Amino acid sequence: MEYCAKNQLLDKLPKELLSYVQEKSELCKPDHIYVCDGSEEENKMLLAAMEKNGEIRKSKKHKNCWLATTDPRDVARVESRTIICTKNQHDVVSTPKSGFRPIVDPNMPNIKQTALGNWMDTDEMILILNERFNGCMKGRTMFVIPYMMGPFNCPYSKIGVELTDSPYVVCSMRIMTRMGERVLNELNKVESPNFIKCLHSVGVPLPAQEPIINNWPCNPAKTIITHFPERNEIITFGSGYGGNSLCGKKCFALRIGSILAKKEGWLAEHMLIMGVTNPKGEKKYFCAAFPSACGKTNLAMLQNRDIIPGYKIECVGDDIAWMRFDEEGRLRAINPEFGFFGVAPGTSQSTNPIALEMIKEDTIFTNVAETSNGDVYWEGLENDVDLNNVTITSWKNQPWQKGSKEPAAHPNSRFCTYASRCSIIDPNWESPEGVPIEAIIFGGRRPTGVPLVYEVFDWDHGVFVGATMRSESTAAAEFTNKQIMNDPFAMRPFLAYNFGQYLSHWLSIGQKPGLKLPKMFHVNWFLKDPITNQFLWPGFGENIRIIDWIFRRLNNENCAIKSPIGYLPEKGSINLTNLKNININQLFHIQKDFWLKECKSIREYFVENVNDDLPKEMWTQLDLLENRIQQIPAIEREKCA
Ligand code: TSX
Ligand code: MN
Repeated sequence: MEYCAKNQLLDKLPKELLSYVQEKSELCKPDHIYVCDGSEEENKMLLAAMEKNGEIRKSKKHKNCWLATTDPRDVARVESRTIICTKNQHDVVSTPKSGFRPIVDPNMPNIKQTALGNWMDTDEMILILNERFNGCMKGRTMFVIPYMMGPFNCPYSKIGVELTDSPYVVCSMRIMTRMGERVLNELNKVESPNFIKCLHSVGVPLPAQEPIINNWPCNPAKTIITHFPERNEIITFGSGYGGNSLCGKKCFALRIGSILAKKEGWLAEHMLIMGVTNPKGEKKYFCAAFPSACGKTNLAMLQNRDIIPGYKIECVGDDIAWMRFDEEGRLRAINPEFGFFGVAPGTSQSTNPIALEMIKEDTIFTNVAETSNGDVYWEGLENDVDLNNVTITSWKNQPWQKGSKEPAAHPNSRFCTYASRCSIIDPNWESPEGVPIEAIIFGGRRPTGVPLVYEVFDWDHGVFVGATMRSESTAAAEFTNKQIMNDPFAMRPFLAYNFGQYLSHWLSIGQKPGLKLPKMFHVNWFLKDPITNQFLWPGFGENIRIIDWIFRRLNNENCAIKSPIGYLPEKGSINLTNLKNININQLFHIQKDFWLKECKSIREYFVENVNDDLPKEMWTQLDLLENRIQQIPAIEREKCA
């Protein structure tokens, strides 16, 4: 095979990897093969090459910052074309009560699409992929990216190798994962090394048959993101957008990861990890699962503004937690990632000053707007940028003014930067033993009915609360209208094996003797007054008051009262010092009608989507909840606080 003459690393590939590269290069037919060493020089060379062909622009103002704007058809994860492929359908999805979704693509007549993921037969998918990948890298270079998810010297870290024809993917993977020659050294340490095989192509061989829009090659008509857990393989085609193309993150660390976790007895979850130090200097770590773009990054980087003096938040990760119990029975978490790929809009001095500071250097921006003096711009920065003295160019390269119909930045525009750039990164964020987790927090965007915070009764109830998470939909995927969607464990787009089995795995943990199980909570920052439509809770930095209550619960402080849905804060137990105009009764009101409806829709959801595969404990939890709600007197009674 042909490869760049200067690149000697090809000789360093273990034979399993070499034959994988050989096989895929024969299929994709790239002009060159280049093995990435992860060095500074290599990164500079790739960025310069991309700048030259117009794929990215250099920031005029910020050191080593780059801007990419994509083809407007390639801006988000494509859930309808994200597919798990195995031999048996039932290993991946249950058959929905009212049948599978109608087939939209006549070329994929046997795809099984459900609300909890899509399945197709492995052999059939391979045929479809071979047609797409045959010659797809002509005129391009195939980059070989060896990468590690998790810290070096951590026994629970895992290795992947991504073959891609996108230099944007290489530079982004260098930020999001530990990438390069060091990983090859790890692979060469053992006899027959284990790695997840990842193949990615933008799907535009050169010379291109159609114009390349914004110098961002992609193939939306043929986009497909496939996973083969039985072969430890990920194959993704047609999209350069991060969630579809950076295989380490959603494809590996969550989808393939959760299957490895089930097999090996650990957990791969869509959760942030934060360190919390209280005014006495005690430190605890929390995990939290929220649906995409619900403010996970903001919570992970919560800034102490002396709302409760003495609290300190440190960040371990903002998206993914790999967790397992240690010898002493403590739950330990690592962040498998090396950077942040965060939603830009909404990030501002008032919502997340830590992130704003973090992205001033060494950052790749995608689909943000730009100011005339070289700054980045997006919705939410209105108060941080002097709009009277600069002009703005939108992500679509159009002049933009305040009040313009379309947003300046795409709602799913992103920053991509190193975790080490975060000023409050936790000192233990790369610790190979992980950090000890004492609380798991679930959350969602619920405008009505779900109180600001509650604690679950026990482990099974906690699994039930995770399983019944619902949230208003966001811009992270292709959905646009605001509706309440089920998003169990915030894993709906990332489930890669049967959801019933996923719940059984979580439940089985509660049965193991000798484990110090973390306490579980549910939070909702998004309650609105139905009359004024105003948010009832100020959120953001003020959430430290809720973190404080959770912290005190972990210390067994007697500050909770039993309600039908869980333990609520006892009256006066949430520190509201210096907060005005808080309607605490409204924030904790448990309304009988609302919760009866909630039980009804949970039951419908379970029956329709999980049915016979739902563990019996979940039906029991639902019955118990419904019975507790039924006991609320019909005449409304003020609860708690
Ligand atoms: O991230 C958010 N958090 C968590 C912060 C640690 N967001 C943004 C979500 C979209 C990414 C929030 N939005 C939060 C929140 O706690 N709360 C809200 C809702 C809200 C929005 C604005 C105001 C209050 C609440 N206040 C004013 O606009 C003045
Ligand atoms: Mn996420």
